Amino acid sequence: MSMFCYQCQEAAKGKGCSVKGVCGKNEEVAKLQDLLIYTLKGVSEIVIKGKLNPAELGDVNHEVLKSMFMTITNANFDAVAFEKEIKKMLTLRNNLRDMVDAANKKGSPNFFQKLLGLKKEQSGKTIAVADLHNAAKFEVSSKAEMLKKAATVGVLATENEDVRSLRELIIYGLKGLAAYAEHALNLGKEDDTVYAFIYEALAATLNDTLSADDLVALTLKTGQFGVTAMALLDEANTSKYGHPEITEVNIGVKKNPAILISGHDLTDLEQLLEQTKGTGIDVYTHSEMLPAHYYPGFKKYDNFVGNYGNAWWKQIEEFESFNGPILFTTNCIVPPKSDEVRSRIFTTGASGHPGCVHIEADANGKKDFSKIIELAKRLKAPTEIETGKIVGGFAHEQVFALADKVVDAVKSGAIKKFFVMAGCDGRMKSRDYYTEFAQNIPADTVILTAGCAKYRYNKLQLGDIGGIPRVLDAGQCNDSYSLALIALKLKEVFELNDINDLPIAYNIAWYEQKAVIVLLALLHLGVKNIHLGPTLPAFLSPNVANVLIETFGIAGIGTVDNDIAAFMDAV
Ligand code: SF4
Ligand code: SF3
Repeated sequence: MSMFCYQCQEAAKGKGCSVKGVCGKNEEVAKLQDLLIYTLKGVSEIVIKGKLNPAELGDVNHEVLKSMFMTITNANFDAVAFEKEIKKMLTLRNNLRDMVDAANKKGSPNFFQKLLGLKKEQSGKTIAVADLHNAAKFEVSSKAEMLKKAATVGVLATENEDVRSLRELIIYGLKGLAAYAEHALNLGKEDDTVYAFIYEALAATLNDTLSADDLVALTLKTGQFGVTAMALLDEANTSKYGHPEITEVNIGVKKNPAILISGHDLTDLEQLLEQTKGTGIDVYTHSEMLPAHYYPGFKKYDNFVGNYGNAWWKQIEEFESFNGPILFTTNCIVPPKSDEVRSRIFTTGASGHPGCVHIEADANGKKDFSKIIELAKRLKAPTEIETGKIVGGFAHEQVFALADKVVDAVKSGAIKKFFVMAGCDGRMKSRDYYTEFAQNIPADTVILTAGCAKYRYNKLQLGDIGGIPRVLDAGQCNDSYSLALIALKLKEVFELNDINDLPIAYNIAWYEQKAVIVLLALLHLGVKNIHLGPTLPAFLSPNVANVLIETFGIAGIGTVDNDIAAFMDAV
Protein backbone atom coordinates (compact mmCIF):
# COMPACT_ATOMS: atom_id res chain seq x y z
CA MET A 1 0.00 0.00 0.00
CA SER A 2 1.54 3.27 -1.07
CA MET A 3 -0.50 5.62 1.18
CA PHE A 4 -3.37 5.40 3.60
CA CYS A 5 -5.84 8.11 4.51
CA TYR A 6 -9.39 7.79 5.83
CA GLN A 7 -9.93 11.19 7.39
CA CYS A 8 -12.83 12.41 5.26
CA GLN A 9 -16.28 11.22 4.26
CA GLU A 10 -15.20 10.44 0.71
CA ALA A 11 -12.54 7.90 1.74
CA ALA A 12 -12.32 5.37 -1.13
CA LYS A 13 -14.89 2.56 -0.88
CA GLY A 14 -15.86 3.84 2.55
CA LYS A 15 -12.59 2.41 3.89
CA GLY A 16 -9.64 4.61 2.96
CA CYS A 17 -7.64 5.98 0.05
CA SER A 18 -4.64 3.78 -0.61
CA VAL A 19 -3.39 4.71 -4.07
CA LYS A 20 -4.49 8.30 -4.60
CA GLY A 21 -6.99 10.38 -2.68
CA VAL A 22 -10.50 10.77 -4.05
CA CYS A 23 -9.81 14.43 -3.15
CA GLY A 24 -6.82 14.44 -5.51
CA LYS A 25 -4.14 14.17 -2.81
CA ASN A 26 -1.23 12.13 -4.14
CA GLU A 27 0.92 9.59 -2.34
CA GLU A 28 3.77 12.02 -1.73
CA VAL A 29 1.57 14.68 -0.12
CA ALA A 30 -0.30 12.03 1.92
CA LYS A 31 2.98 10.73 3.31
CA LEU A 32 4.38 14.17 4.03
CA GLN A 33 1.16 15.00 5.90
CA ASP A 34 1.60 11.84 7.97
CA LEU A 35 5.17 12.82 8.82
CA LEU A 36 4.16 16.37 9.70
CA ILE A 37 1.54 15.10 12.16
CA TYR A 38 4.10 12.69 13.62
CA THR A 39 6.55 15.57 14.07
CA LEU A 40 3.86 17.58 15.86
CA LYS A 41 3.32 14.65 18.21
CA GLY A 42 7.03 14.76 19.00
CA VAL A 43 6.88 18.51 19.65
CA SER A 44 3.93 17.89 21.96
CA GLU A 45 5.74 15.19 23.88
CA ILE A 46 8.61 17.56 24.60
CA VAL A 47 6.21 20.27 25.77
CA ILE A 48 4.37 17.81 28.05
CA LYS A 49 7.33 15.84 29.38
CA GLY A 50 9.50 18.93 29.65
CA LYS A 51 6.68 20.68 31.51
CA LEU A 52 6.95 23.72 29.29
CA ASN A 53 4.37 26.43 29.68
CA PRO A 54 2.34 26.79 26.45
CA ALA A 55 1.53 30.37 27.44
CA GLU A 56 5.17 31.15 26.72
CA LEU A 57 5.63 29.23 23.51
CA GLY A 58 4.55 32.00 21.11
CA ASP A 59 5.59 31.13 17.58
CA VAL A 60 5.71 27.40 18.31
CA ASN A 61 1.99 27.47 19.14
CA HIS A 62 1.19 29.40 16.01
CA GLU A 63 3.20 27.12 13.77
CA VAL A 64 1.53 24.05 15.29
CA LEU A 65 -1.89 25.48 14.39
CA LYS A 66 -0.77 26.16 10.84
CA SER A 67 0.75 22.68 10.43
CA MET A 68 -2.42 20.99 11.65
CA PHE A 69 -4.56 23.16 9.39
CA MET A 70 -2.44 22.35 6.34
CA THR A 71 -3.34 18.68 6.70
CA ILE A 72 -7.12 19.23 6.62
CA THR A 73 -8.83 17.73 3.59
CA ASN A 74 -8.60 19.97 0.51
CA ALA A 75 -6.50 22.66 2.20
CA ASN A 76 -3.07 22.05 0.73
CA PHE A 77 -1.85 19.85 -2.12
CA ASP A 78 1.67 21.26 -2.33
CA ALA A 79 4.43 18.76 -1.47
CA VAL A 80 7.05 21.54 -1.38
CA ALA A 81 5.05 23.43 1.24
CA PHE A 82 4.84 20.28 3.40
CA GLU A 83 8.55 19.57 3.04
CA LYS A 84 9.32 23.11 4.23
CA GLU A 85 6.85 22.86 7.10
CA ILE A 86 8.32 19.55 8.31
CA LYS A 87 11.80 21.10 8.30
CA LYS A 88 10.54 24.11 10.21
CA MET A 89 8.78 21.97 12.82
CA LEU A 90 11.81 19.68 13.21
CA THR A 91 13.99 22.72 13.91
CA LEU A 92 11.49 24.06 16.44
CA ARG A 93 11.19 20.60 18.00
CA ASN A 94 14.95 20.25 18.41
CA ASN A 95 15.28 23.78 19.75
CA LEU A 96 12.57 23.06 22.31
CA ARG A 97 14.32 19.86 23.35
CA ASP A 98 17.65 21.62 23.72
CA MET A 99 15.99 24.48 25.53
CA VAL A 100 14.53 22.18 28.14
CA ASP A 101 18.00 20.84 28.76
CA ALA A 102 19.60 24.26 28.74
CA ALA A 103 17.02 25.67 31.12
CA ASN A 104 17.90 23.03 33.65
CA LYS A 105 21.60 22.90 33.20
CA LYS A 106 23.83 25.90 33.09
CA GLY A 107 23.12 26.57 29.44
CA SER A 108 21.96 29.67 27.72
CA PRO A 109 18.18 29.63 27.68
CA ASN A 110 18.11 33.14 26.34
CA PHE A 111 19.54 31.90 23.09
CA PHE A 112 16.54 29.64 22.60
CA GLN A 113 14.22 32.22 23.98
CA LYS A 114 15.27 34.50 21.16
CA LEU A 115 15.22 31.78 18.54
CA LEU A 116 11.69 30.75 19.40
CA GLY A 117 10.38 34.25 19.95
CA LEU A 118 9.47 33.38 23.54
CA LYS A 119 8.15 35.99 25.89
CA LYS A 120 10.47 34.98 28.68
CA GLU A 121 12.79 32.25 29.85
CA GLN A 122 11.27 28.84 30.19
CA SER A 123 11.94 26.72 33.19
CA GLY A 124 11.23 23.20 32.19
CA LYS A 125 12.11 19.78 33.40
CA THR A 126 15.18 17.98 32.15
CA ILE A 127 14.24 15.29 29.69
CA ALA A 128 16.52 12.35 29.13
CA VAL A 129 16.56 11.97 25.37
CA ALA A 130 16.51 8.20 25.83
CA ASP A 131 13.08 8.55 27.49
CA LEU A 132 11.57 10.35 24.56
CA HIS A 133 9.42 8.77 21.90
CA ASN A 134 10.95 8.41 18.47
CA ALA A 135 8.63 11.19 17.25
CA ALA A 136 10.59 13.62 19.42
CA LYS A 137 14.00 12.62 18.17
CA PHE A 138 13.98 11.13 14.65
CA GLU A 139 15.96 13.02 12.06
CA VAL A 140 15.48 13.32 8.31
CA SER A 141 17.13 15.74 5.96
CA SER A 142 16.09 15.00 2.39
CA LYS A 143 12.64 14.49 0.92
CA ALA A 144 13.56 10.85 0.16
CA GLU A 145 14.31 10.32 3.85
CA MET A 146 11.06 12.02 4.81
CA LEU A 147 9.05 9.72 2.56
CA LYS A 148 10.87 6.65 3.89
CA LYS A 149 10.21 7.65 7.48
CA ALA A 150 6.60 8.58 6.70
CA ALA A 151 5.89 5.06 5.50
CA THR A 152 6.46 3.82 9.08
CA VAL A 153 4.48 6.43 11.03
CA GLY A 154 1.11 6.79 9.27
CA VAL A 155 -2.34 5.89 10.52
CA LEU A 156 -1.78 2.14 10.14
CA ALA A 157 1.28 2.18 12.40
CA THR A 158 -1.19 1.75 15.28
CA GLU A 159 -2.15 -1.90 14.99
CA ASN A 160 -5.12 -2.16 17.35
CA GLU A 161 -8.05 -0.91 15.29
CA ASP A 162 -9.95 0.56 18.23
CA VAL A 163 -6.95 2.46 19.57
CA ARG A 164 -6.20 3.62 16.02
CA SER A 165 -9.80 4.73 15.60
CA LEU A 166 -9.84 6.74 18.83
CA ARG A 167 -6.42 8.27 18.20
CA GLU A 168 -7.49 9.38 14.73
CA LEU A 169 -10.85 10.67 15.97
CA ILE A 170 -8.94 12.86 18.43
CA ILE A 171 -6.41 13.99 15.80
CA TYR A 172 -9.13 14.88 13.27
CA GLY A 173 -10.99 16.81 15.96
CA LEU A 174 -7.75 18.63 16.77
CA LYS A 175 -7.28 19.54 13.10
CA GLY A 176 -10.70 21.21 13.04
CA LEU A 177 -10.01 22.88 16.35
CA ALA A 178 -6.64 24.16 15.12
CA ALA A 179 -8.29 25.61 12.00
CA TYR A 180 -10.75 27.62 14.08
CA ALA A 181 -8.04 28.69 16.53
CA GLU A 182 -5.93 29.90 13.61
CA HIS A 183 -8.74 32.07 12.24
CA ALA A 184 -9.18 33.58 15.70
CA LEU A 185 -5.42 34.10 15.98
CA ASN A 186 -5.43 35.94 12.64
CA LEU A 187 -7.81 38.38 14.29
CA GLY A 188 -5.54 38.69 17.33
CA LYS A 189 -7.41 36.35 19.69
CA GLU A 190 -5.84 33.30 21.27
CA ASP A 191 -6.31 31.17 24.33
CA ASP A 192 -3.36 29.40 25.93
CA THR A 193 -5.57 26.63 27.29
CA VAL A 194 -6.31 25.64 23.69
CA TYR A 195 -2.59 25.23 22.95
CA ALA A 196 -2.08 23.34 26.20
CA PHE A 197 -4.82 20.93 25.23
CA ILE A 198 -3.49 20.41 21.70
CA TYR A 199 -0.10 19.41 23.15
CA GLU A 200 -1.71 17.19 25.77
CA ALA A 201 -3.89 15.39 23.24
CA LEU A 202 -1.26 14.99 20.53
CA ALA A 203 1.25 13.65 23.05
CA ALA A 204 -1.41 11.23 24.32
CA THR A 205 -1.71 9.70 20.87
CA LEU A 206 1.87 8.41 21.31
CA ASN A 207 1.15 6.86 24.68
CA ASP A 208 0.63 3.10 24.44
CA THR A 209 -0.32 2.81 28.11
CA LEU A 210 -3.60 4.69 27.70
CA SER A 211 -6.73 2.53 27.74
CA ALA A 212 -9.65 2.85 25.35
CA ASP A 213 -11.58 4.53 28.19
CA ASP A 214 -8.80 7.09 28.60
CA LEU A 215 -8.98 7.84 24.90
CA VAL A 216 -12.78 8.13 24.94
CA ALA A 217 -12.43 10.67 27.77
CA LEU A 218 -9.85 12.55 25.74
CA THR A 219 -12.19 12.54 22.74
CA LEU A 220 -14.87 14.30 24.79
CA LYS A 221 -12.31 16.73 26.13
CA THR A 222 -11.44 17.51 22.51
CA GLY A 223 -15.10 18.48 22.08
CA GLN A 224 -14.86 20.71 25.15
CA PHE A 225 -11.94 22.59 23.62
CA GLY A 226 -13.79 22.65 20.31
CA VAL A 227 -16.42 24.75 22.06
CA THR A 228 -13.66 26.98 23.48
CA ALA A 229 -12.11 27.48 20.03
CA MET A 230 -15.44 28.19 18.34
CA ALA A 231 -16.40 30.65 21.08
CA LEU A 232 -13.01 32.34 20.65
CA LEU A 233 -13.51 32.64 16.90
CA ASP A 234 -17.06 33.90 17.35
CA GLU A 235 -15.74 36.58 19.70
CA ALA A 236 -12.91 37.42 17.28
CA ASN A 237 -15.26 37.75 14.29
CA THR A 238 -18.05 39.64 16.01
CA SER A 239 -15.83 42.02 17.98
CA LYS A 240 -14.11 43.04 14.73
CA TYR A 241 -16.91 42.90 12.17
CA GLY A 242 -20.07 43.17 14.30
CA HIS A 243 -22.84 40.63 14.81
CA PRO A 244 -24.27 39.01 11.66
CA GLU A 245 -27.65 40.43 10.72
CA ILE A 246 -30.38 39.41 8.29
CA THR A 247 -28.98 40.03 4.83
CA GLU A 248 -30.00 39.37 1.24
CA VAL A 249 -27.07 38.27 -0.90
CA ASN A 250 -27.13 38.67 -4.67
CA ILE A 251 -26.26 35.46 -6.56
CA GLY A 252 -26.26 37.02 -10.02
CA VAL A 253 -23.35 39.02 -11.46
CA LYS A 254 -22.46 42.61 -12.30
CA LYS A 255 -20.52 43.90 -15.28
CA ASN A 256 -17.11 44.58 -13.73
CA PRO A 257 -14.14 42.23 -13.78
CA ALA A 258 -13.94 40.49 -10.43
CA ILE A 259 -12.11 38.38 -7.87
CA LEU A 260 -13.68 35.35 -6.19
CA ILE A 261 -12.66 34.66 -2.59
CA SER A 262 -13.14 31.22 -1.07
CA GLY A 263 -12.39 29.51 2.24
CA HIS A 264 -13.11 30.75 5.73
CA ASP A 265 -10.67 33.52 6.70
CA LEU A 266 -12.33 36.89 7.26
CA THR A 267 -9.10 38.87 7.75
CA ASP A 268 -8.00 37.85 4.26
CA LEU A 269 -11.33 39.06 2.94
CA GLU A 270 -10.98 42.38 4.75
CA GLN A 271 -7.52 42.93 3.28
CA LEU A 272 -8.75 42.05 -0.21
CA LEU A 273 -11.67 44.48 0.09
CA GLU A 274 -9.40 47.24 1.34
CA GLN A 275 -7.00 46.69 -1.56
CA THR A 276 -9.70 46.46 -4.27
CA LYS A 277 -11.61 49.50 -3.04
CA GLY A 278 -11.91 52.05 -5.87
CA THR A 279 -10.08 49.86 -8.42
CA GLY A 280 -13.15 48.94 -10.47
CA ILE A 281 -12.72 45.31 -9.45
CA ASP A 282 -15.66 43.60 -7.76
CA VAL A 283 -15.33 40.91 -5.10
CA TYR A 284 -17.61 37.87 -4.89
CA THR A 285 -17.67 35.22 -2.19
CA HIS A 286 -17.54 31.52 -2.93
CA SER A 287 -18.78 28.56 -0.85
CA GLU A 288 -17.93 29.04 2.86
CA MET A 289 -17.11 32.74 2.41
CA LEU A 290 -20.78 33.54 1.68
CA PRO A 291 -21.62 34.36 5.34
CA ALA A 292 -19.13 37.25 5.28
CA HIS A 293 -21.95 39.25 3.68
CA TYR A 294 -23.92 39.00 6.92
CA TYR A 295 -21.36 41.00 8.96
CA PRO A 296 -21.98 44.74 9.24
CA GLY A 297 -18.22 45.32 8.97
CA PHE A 298 -18.17 44.28 5.32
CA LYS A 299 -21.27 46.14 4.18
CA LYS A 300 -19.38 49.39 3.66
CA TYR A 301 -17.54 48.06 0.60
CA ASP A 302 -19.44 48.96 -2.59
CA ASN A 303 -17.44 46.47 -4.61
CA PHE A 304 -18.42 43.53 -2.37
CA VAL A 305 -21.22 42.50 -4.67
CA GLY A 306 -22.44 38.96 -4.15
CA ASN A 307 -21.86 35.24 -3.97
CA TYR A 308 -20.88 33.19 -7.02
CA GLY A 309 -21.63 29.51 -7.31
CA ASN A 310 -22.24 26.81 -4.78
CA ALA A 311 -20.43 24.49 -2.41
CA TRP A 312 -16.75 23.69 -3.00
CA TRP A 313 -17.17 20.54 -5.09
CA LYS A 314 -18.80 22.40 -8.00
CA GLN A 315 -15.75 24.62 -8.51
CA ILE A 316 -14.37 22.86 -11.59
CA GLU A 317 -17.23 24.20 -13.75
CA GLU A 318 -17.91 27.35 -11.74
CA PHE A 319 -14.32 28.62 -11.82
CA GLU A 320 -14.32 28.21 -15.62
CA SER A 321 -17.28 30.56 -15.94
CA PHE A 322 -16.15 32.99 -13.25
CA ASN A 323 -13.43 34.13 -15.68
CA GLY A 324 -11.43 36.07 -13.08
CA PRO A 325 -8.88 35.20 -10.38
CA ILE A 326 -9.79 33.12 -7.33
CA LEU A 327 -8.20 33.48 -3.90
CA PHE A 328 -8.27 30.47 -1.55
CA THR A 329 -7.84 31.44 2.07
CA THR A 330 -8.40 27.86 3.33
CA ASN A 331 -10.11 24.64 2.24
CA CYS A 332 -11.80 23.42 0.05
CA ILE A 333 -9.63 23.33 -3.08
CA VAL A 334 -10.40 20.85 -5.86
CA PRO A 335 -7.24 20.39 -7.95
CA PRO A 336 -7.93 22.35 -11.16
CA LYS A 337 -8.17 20.39 -14.39
CA SER A 338 -6.85 23.05 -16.79
CA ASP A 339 -3.70 25.18 -16.79
CA GLU A 340 -5.85 28.19 -17.61
CA VAL A 341 -7.87 27.89 -14.38
CA ARG A 342 -4.76 26.99 -12.37
CA SER A 343 -3.13 30.22 -13.55
CA ARG A 344 -6.05 32.13 -12.02
CA ILE A 345 -5.94 30.42 -8.60
CA PHE A 346 -3.99 32.01 -5.73
CA THR A 347 -3.58 30.57 -2.24
CA THR A 348 -2.70 32.04 1.13
CA GLY A 349 -2.44 30.93 4.77
CA ALA A 350 -2.56 27.16 5.26
CA SER A 351 -3.84 26.51 1.75
CA GLY A 352 -1.67 25.67 -1.22
CA HIS A 353 -1.58 23.98 -4.60
CA PRO A 354 1.33 23.30 -6.94
CA GLY A 355 1.40 25.71 -9.85
CA CYS A 356 -0.70 28.32 -8.02
CA VAL A 357 0.86 31.51 -6.65
CA HIS A 358 0.97 31.47 -2.83
CA ILE A 359 0.78 34.81 -1.05
CA GLU A 360 2.52 35.03 2.32
CA ALA A 361 1.80 37.55 5.03
CA ASP A 362 4.54 39.94 6.08
CA ALA A 363 5.72 40.18 9.69
CA ASN A 364 2.66 42.30 10.54
CA GLY A 365 0.19 39.89 9.00
CA LYS A 366 -0.33 42.11 5.94
CA LYS A 367 -0.78 40.45 2.56
CA ASP A 368 -0.09 42.04 -0.79
CA PHE A 369 -2.85 41.02 -3.19
CA SER A 370 -1.74 43.38 -6.00
CA LYS A 371 -0.87 40.49 -8.33
CA ILE A 372 -4.44 39.20 -8.06
CA ILE A 373 -5.88 42.65 -8.67
CA GLU A 374 -3.65 43.23 -11.70
CA LEU A 375 -4.70 39.89 -13.18
CA ALA A 376 -8.39 40.65 -12.54
CA LYS A 377 -8.07 43.89 -14.53
CA ARG A 378 -6.97 41.91 -17.60
CA LEU A 379 -9.75 39.31 -17.43
CA LYS A 380 -13.43 39.24 -18.38
CA ALA A 381 -16.29 39.84 -15.95
CA PRO A 382 -17.96 36.70 -14.59
CA THR A 383 -20.51 34.85 -16.71
CA GLU A 384 -23.88 34.73 -15.00
CA ILE A 385 -24.91 31.21 -13.96
CA GLU A 386 -27.95 32.08 -11.85
CA THR A 387 -29.90 35.08 -10.65
CA GLY A 388 -31.74 36.02 -7.50
CA LYS A 389 -30.94 36.39 -3.83
CA ILE A 390 -30.38 34.22 -0.80
CA VAL A 391 -31.04 35.26 2.76
CA GLY A 392 -28.87 34.58 5.80
CA GLY A 393 -27.39 36.12 8.92
CA PHE A 394 -29.20 34.16 11.61
CA ALA A 395 -26.34 33.85 14.06
CA HIS A 396 -27.02 34.01 17.80
CA GLU A 397 -27.56 37.74 18.32
CA GLN A 398 -29.90 38.07 15.35
CA VAL A 399 -31.95 35.06 16.47
CA PHE A 400 -31.99 36.34 20.07
CA ALA A 401 -33.39 39.61 18.69
CA LEU A 402 -36.21 37.56 17.15
CA ALA A 403 -36.56 35.37 20.24
CA ASP A 404 -40.07 36.54 21.17
CA LYS A 405 -41.35 35.78 17.70
CA VAL A 406 -39.65 32.37 17.64
CA VAL A 407 -40.85 31.43 21.13
CA ASP A 408 -44.41 32.50 20.32
CA ALA A 409 -44.33 30.44 17.13
CA VAL A 410 -43.23 27.38 19.11
CA LYS A 411 -45.79 27.97 21.85
CA SER A 412 -48.64 28.45 19.37
CA GLY A 413 -47.61 25.34 17.47
CA ALA A 414 -46.82 27.31 14.30
CA ILE A 415 -43.30 25.85 14.52
CA LYS A 416 -43.35 22.17 15.51
CA LYS A 417 -39.71 21.36 15.16
CA PHE A 418 -36.28 22.70 14.26
CA PHE A 419 -33.84 20.63 12.25
CA VAL A 420 -30.17 21.43 12.76
CA MET A 421 -28.66 20.57 9.37
CA ALA A 422 -25.20 22.07 9.81
CA GLY A 423 -21.99 20.72 8.33
CA CYS A 424 -20.39 20.11 4.98
CA ASP A 425 -21.44 19.42 1.45
CA GLY A 426 -19.68 16.93 -0.82
CA ARG A 427 -19.74 15.28 -4.21
CA MET A 428 -21.54 12.06 -3.45
CA LYS A 429 -24.88 11.46 -5.17
CA SER A 430 -26.21 10.18 -1.85
CA ARG A 431 -26.17 13.80 -0.61
CA ASP A 432 -29.28 14.44 -2.69
CA TYR A 433 -30.85 13.07 0.48
CA TYR A 434 -30.37 16.46 2.16
CA THR A 435 -32.17 18.37 -0.61
CA GLU A 436 -35.04 15.89 -0.52
CA PHE A 437 -35.11 15.99 3.27
CA ALA A 438 -35.40 19.80 3.21
CA GLN A 439 -38.15 19.62 0.59
CA ASN A 440 -40.15 16.99 2.45
CA ILE A 441 -40.08 18.01 6.09
CA PRO A 442 -43.46 19.32 7.25
CA ALA A 443 -44.26 22.96 6.49
CA ASP A 444 -44.36 23.77 10.20
CA THR A 445 -40.66 23.01 10.69
CA VAL A 446 -37.57 25.19 10.35
CA ILE A 447 -34.01 24.31 9.29
CA LEU A 448 -31.10 25.77 11.28
CA THR A 449 -27.97 25.57 9.17
CA ALA A 450 -24.28 26.50 9.11
CA GLY A 451 -21.38 25.37 6.92
CA CYS A 452 -21.39 24.56 3.22
CA ALA A 453 -24.04 21.86 3.76
CA LYS A 454 -26.55 24.69 3.23
CA TYR A 455 -26.03 24.72 -0.53
CA ARG A 456 -28.12 21.56 -0.73
CA TYR A 457 -31.26 23.58 0.15
CA ASN A 458 -30.56 27.31 0.51
CA LYS A 459 -31.84 28.15 -2.95
CA LEU A 460 -35.12 26.24 -2.59
CA GLN A 461 -38.16 28.40 -2.08
CA LEU A 462 -39.20 26.96 1.29
CA GLY A 463 -41.11 30.04 2.42
CA ASP A 464 -41.49 31.35 5.95
CA ILE A 465 -43.55 30.85 9.08
CA GLY A 466 -45.06 34.13 10.21
CA GLY A 467 -42.08 36.01 8.77
CA ILE A 468 -39.46 33.55 10.08
CA PRO A 469 -37.70 32.01 7.04
CA ARG A 470 -37.76 28.20 7.03
CA VAL A 471 -34.00 28.06 6.42
CA LEU A 472 -32.06 30.05 9.00
CA ASP A 473 -28.40 30.26 8.00
CA ALA A 474 -26.12 31.11 10.93
CA GLY A 475 -22.93 31.22 8.85
CA GLN A 476 -19.81 29.12 8.33
CA CYS A 477 -19.28 25.65 9.81
CA ASN A 478 -17.74 27.19 12.95
CA ASP A 479 -20.96 29.16 13.41
CA SER A 480 -22.54 25.86 14.44
CA TYR A 481 -21.51 27.37 17.76
CA SER A 482 -24.31 29.90 17.20
CA LEU A 483 -26.79 27.07 16.74
CA ALA A 484 -25.65 25.57 20.06
CA LEU A 485 -26.12 28.97 21.76
CA ILE A 486 -29.58 29.26 20.26
CA ALA A 487 -30.47 25.78 21.58
CA LEU A 488 -29.16 26.71 25.04
CA LYS A 489 -31.19 29.93 24.98
CA LEU A 490 -34.37 28.06 24.05
CA LYS A 491 -33.69 25.58 26.85
CA GLU A 492 -33.52 28.52 29.26
CA VAL A 493 -36.65 30.20 27.89
CA PHE A 494 -38.67 26.98 28.05
CA GLU A 495 -37.21 26.20 31.49
CA LEU A 496 -36.03 22.74 30.51
CA ASN A 497 -33.39 20.73 32.33
CA ASP A 498 -32.10 18.90 29.32
CA ILE A 499 -31.17 20.35 25.93
CA ASN A 500 -32.50 17.11 24.43
CA ASP A 501 -36.05 17.94 25.57
CA LEU A 502 -36.23 20.79 23.04
CA PRO A 503 -38.08 20.24 19.76
CA ILE A 504 -34.75 20.21 17.92
CA ALA A 505 -33.48 17.31 15.81
CA TYR A 506 -29.91 17.05 14.54
CA ASN A 507 -29.32 15.76 11.02
CA ILE A 508 -25.72 16.71 10.32
CA ALA A 509 -23.79 16.23 7.09
CA TRP A 510 -20.05 15.85 7.41
CA TYR A 511 -17.13 15.80 5.01
CA GLU A 512 -13.87 17.02 6.52
CA GLN A 513 -12.30 17.44 9.95
CA LYS A 514 -13.95 20.72 10.90
CA ALA A 515 -17.21 18.79 10.98
CA VAL A 516 -15.51 16.32 13.32
CA ILE A 517 -14.79 19.06 15.87
CA VAL A 518 -18.33 20.43 15.45
CA LEU A 519 -19.70 16.95 16.20
CA LEU A 520 -17.44 16.48 19.24
CA ALA A 521 -18.40 19.95 20.48
CA LEU A 522 -22.11 19.09 20.26
CA LEU A 523 -21.47 15.84 22.16
CA HIS A 524 -19.63 17.80 24.82
CA LEU A 525 -22.63 20.12 25.15
CA GLY A 526 -24.78 17.09 25.86
CA VAL A 527 -26.62 16.86 22.55
CA LYS A 528 -27.86 13.33 21.92
CA ASN A 529 -29.31 11.39 18.99
CA ILE A 530 -27.37 13.22 16.29
CA HIS A 531 -27.81 11.68 12.86
CA LEU A 532 -24.62 11.82 10.84
CA GLY A 533 -24.40 11.26 7.11
CA PRO A 534 -24.30 10.57 4.31
CA THR A 535 -22.12 7.76 5.73
CA LEU A 536 -20.53 7.21 9.11
CA PRO A 537 -16.77 7.92 9.22
CA ALA A 538 -14.50 5.16 7.88
CA PHE A 539 -12.18 5.88 10.83
CA LEU A 540 -14.74 4.65 13.36
CA SER A 541 -14.00 1.01 14.14
CA PRO A 542 -17.11 -1.10 14.85
CA ASN A 543 -16.39 -0.94 18.61
CA VAL A 544 -15.82 2.80 18.67
CA ALA A 545 -18.93 3.35 16.55
CA ASN A 546 -20.85 1.27 19.10
CA VAL A 547 -19.65 3.44 21.98
CA LEU A 548 -20.94 6.52 20.12
CA ILE A 549 -24.22 4.81 19.29
CA GLU A 550 -24.83 3.49 22.80
CA THR A 551 -23.61 6.50 24.77
CA PHE A 552 -24.81 9.32 22.57
CA GLY A 553 -27.45 7.79 20.32
CA ILE A 554 -25.44 8.68 17.21
CA ALA A 555 -27.06 7.23 14.10
CA GLY A 556 -26.59 7.26 10.36
CA ILE A 557 -29.23 8.24 7.85
CA GLY A 558 -31.84 6.04 6.17
CA THR A 559 -34.48 6.99 3.65
CA VAL A 560 -35.87 10.52 3.69
CA ASP A 561 -39.42 9.38 4.49
CA ASN A 562 -38.45 7.02 7.29
CA ASP A 563 -36.07 9.54 8.84
CA ILE A 564 -38.61 12.37 8.76
CA ALA A 565 -41.24 10.11 10.32
CA ALA A 566 -38.82 9.03 13.06
CA PHE A 567 -37.67 12.60 13.77
CA MET A 568 -41.25 13.89 13.96
CA ASP A 569 -42.23 11.08 16.33
CA ALA A 570 -39.38 11.80 18.73
CA VAL A 571 -39.81 14.40 21.54
FE1 SF4 B 1 -9.12 10.10 0.69
FE2 SF4 B 1 -10.42 11.97 2.06
FE3 SF4 B 1 -7.93 11.31 2.71
FE4 SF4 B 1 -8.45 12.69 0.46
S1 SF4 B 1 -8.73 13.37 2.60
S2 SF4 B 1 -7.03 10.98 0.69
S3 SF4 B 1 -10.39 11.71 -0.16
S4 SF4 B 1 -9.72 10.00 2.84
FE1 SF3 C 1 -17.32 23.01 3.50
FE2 SF3 C 1 -14.90 22.27 2.73
FE3 SF3 C 1 -16.69 21.40 5.42
FE4 SF3 C 1 -16.55 24.89 6.61
S1 SF3 C 1 -15.73 24.22 2.56
S2 SF3 C 1 -17.71 23.27 5.73
S3 SF3 C 1 -16.46 20.97 3.35
